[in-house]
Amino acid sequence: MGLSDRVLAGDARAVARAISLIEDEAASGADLIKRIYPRTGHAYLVGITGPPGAGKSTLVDRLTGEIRRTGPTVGIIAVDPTSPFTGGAILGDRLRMATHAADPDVFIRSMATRGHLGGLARATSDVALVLDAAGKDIVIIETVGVGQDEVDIVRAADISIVTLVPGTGDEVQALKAGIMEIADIFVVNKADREGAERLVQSVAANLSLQTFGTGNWRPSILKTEATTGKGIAELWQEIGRFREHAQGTGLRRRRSRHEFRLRELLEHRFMQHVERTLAPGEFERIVASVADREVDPYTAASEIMERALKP
Ligand SMILES: Nc1nc2c(ncn2[C@@H]2O[C@H](COP(=O)(O)OP(=O)(O)OP(=O)(O)O)[C@@H](O)[C@H]2O)c(=O)[nH]1
Ligand SMILES: [Mg+2]
Repeated sequence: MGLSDRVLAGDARAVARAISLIEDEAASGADLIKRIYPRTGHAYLVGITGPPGAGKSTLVDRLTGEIRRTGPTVGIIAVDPTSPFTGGAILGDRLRMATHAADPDVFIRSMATRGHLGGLARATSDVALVLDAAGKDIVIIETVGVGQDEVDIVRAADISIVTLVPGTGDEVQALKAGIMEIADIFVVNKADREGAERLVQSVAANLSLQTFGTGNWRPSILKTEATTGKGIAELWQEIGRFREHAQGTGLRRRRSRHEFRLRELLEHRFMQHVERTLAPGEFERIVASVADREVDPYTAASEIMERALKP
């Protein structure tokens, strides 16, 4: 059996191998996606983001327990875009999620940037496809919320959950990162801490400044204590409520997600093609001449386009 067949059969070792190919941006990774793609589209993608240490992994672990209790199988992708040296963090995630190590219906994978910054959102989407093809019903993507890369990652999900923690000024940070706008559900975790209710109120106040058209989903705000599991069952219910609500609009969202991916992939491919077309170091020289005002960026772009598109 080939790798794609073994992935489709749900073989965990094949899934791990497939994910490594994607992480390495191997051509065989793209090949694999081509093979499995017709068999995907079944999994529901849950994105969870928030500031470092908000308790995301603990929350994912608890949520996974709750999901498994109700039946569905789970795939977890823990993405760490912040550091290329994530050995420690990854080990931490593994330990925190060790609860499910013996459950064959839970697959956990940590992903780091491996030095290259771009393309992480693309890789994450592809890994989600692999887990989808392997038969996981729910795929949870955990990522630290700090910048555009993470917003893109969460945008790739069917539902976006933003976690905040009381007493850390997180809400201000979340606003800055533009993460506020992508939340379908806000989770105020560490609700055992002082100031949880105040944080709920301030997020609510912020939401009240926005207008939501009739029939549109208004983000909900839940309190959780990931360490004890308090509020987790409610969170899973709320995810279900959103999923039901989004039946109609969810289609639109999936469409725009596919459009986003296709555009992003085309941009990536076109730039790769440009870099192959130009001589080594030439792109850098053009950049320098734009910087030195020898050529304007529009002219430079037109010239590059013309050369790249020449048959
Ligand atoms: N008091 C309290 N502590 C919590 C709660 N949830 C998580 N923690 C603790 O917060 C710390 C960080 O938890 P993690 O789950 O690693 O947080 P994270 O957001 O995944 O962290 P990174 O992935 O490193 O950004 C751990 O020591 C948890 O035990 C909670 O509800 N209450
Ligand atoms: Mg974590």
